[in-house]
Amino acid sequence: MILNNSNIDVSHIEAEELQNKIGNIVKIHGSIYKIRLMSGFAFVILRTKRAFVQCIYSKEYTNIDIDKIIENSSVIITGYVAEEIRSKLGYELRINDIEILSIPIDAPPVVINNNVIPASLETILDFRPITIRNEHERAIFKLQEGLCRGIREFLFSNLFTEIHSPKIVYAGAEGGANIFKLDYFGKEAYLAQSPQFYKQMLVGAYERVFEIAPVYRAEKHDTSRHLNEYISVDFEMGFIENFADIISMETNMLKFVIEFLKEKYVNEIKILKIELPNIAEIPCITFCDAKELVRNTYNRKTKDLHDFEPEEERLLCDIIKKEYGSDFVFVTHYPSSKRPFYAMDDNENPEVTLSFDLLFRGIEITTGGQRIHDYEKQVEKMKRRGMNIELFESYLMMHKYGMPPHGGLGLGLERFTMCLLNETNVRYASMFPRDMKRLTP
Ligand code: AMO
Repeated sequence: MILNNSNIDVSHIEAEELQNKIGNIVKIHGSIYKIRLMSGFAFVILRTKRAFVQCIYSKEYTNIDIDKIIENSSVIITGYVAEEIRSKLGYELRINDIEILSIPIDAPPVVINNNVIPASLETILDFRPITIRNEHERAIFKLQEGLCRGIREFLFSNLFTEIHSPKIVYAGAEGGANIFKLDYFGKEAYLAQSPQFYKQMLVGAYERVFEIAPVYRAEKHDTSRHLNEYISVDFEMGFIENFADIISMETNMLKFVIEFLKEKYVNEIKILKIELPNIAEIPCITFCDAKELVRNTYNRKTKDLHDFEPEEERLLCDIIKKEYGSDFVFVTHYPSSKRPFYAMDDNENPEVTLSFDLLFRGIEITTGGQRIHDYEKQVEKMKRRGMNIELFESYLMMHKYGMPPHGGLGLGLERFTMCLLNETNVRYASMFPRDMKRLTP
């Protein structure tokens, strides 16, 4: 039946409210995602804020010509919401009228309306402004939003304060050569490798702080796990007894976040076909024991005694998964020589630090640990490392004027997302990745 709605007061609603409007005529807006011509009718899929709504075009319901409906145009559709159990959402919208707000001048250069885009990662990234419209791609970053929301909610409920630290800084916090230099009105400045100094300082004021923000690493190699700009989820907390407090806070945070996703991101989890990990207790192993375990299990020679090779991290995770059924493992007590100057050394063995990494499905996603809070000890360690104390005067101010025992961690958001997706390249989890070869879009 063709409805004449000219004298019907049709309410313009959000597409996400449609399930409550079955049996009604409504107006919704969105973009035409896909048109599938069938015999005698067509499926018109409308992309809205959160959903992909199945609309039905049929001469039975409308006088509009199907040629007027074009993929990627922005429209307002008036139609009847009918229950339809065969549709993904349990209902469909029978198109009665369409108001066209804009029409594209061309068809997209890549197919963006298949379940998964049939193109290489490079192509997906080259055409990101439009490939992000794909149902699967869009779901990745919606899920990533869920991670951040869950993390925020958990940290707020644990009395953390959200902070925003500067990204143009006077010194690198993490050491190493991977720092971007910047001409700052004639002075040398840097892009922040992490919010490390600032989150520590702010522990002095708020006791518990966190930040979710971009950080910069001038990694000069092109790997599947490194970006030159990534989102770092950092938290820092005061009055800790030892670094086990940080481990326990992170474990609880991860448990909360996974439950949060299961509750609020059901649709994205379905689209992405992912299995979220079950987190009970996360096993802990010291760096030394972990090295030995991998060496003995796989009869493998250790090349670097002070750090993990990526392959060793993968193998360790395989062992832990088999032995304990856990997708995660904390590796503790990393060698002092491989940790930054702010890491607290273990009193019982100053060769190692009171620090940890968290590995997830084969890859390091977090580094954390206890920091030095005592002024003399911090200065002494910096001197041992040949650092210029004067340059760090503003950092050391907090130590000089009193700091509680504290520690924290940094979690790479893209790496975490990548591992949740079971992807092998961190670029899949970055909307607009920055790497050595990529500055656009
Ligand atoms: P770290 O340098 O180990 O520690 O970084 C913390 C976490 O950030 C992620 N990450 C990266 N992700 C993508 N591309 C990169 N180039 C990259 N580099 C690191 C990883 C890593 O575990 N200040 C300390 C944290 C702390 O102790 O609080 C820090 O930044 O997931």
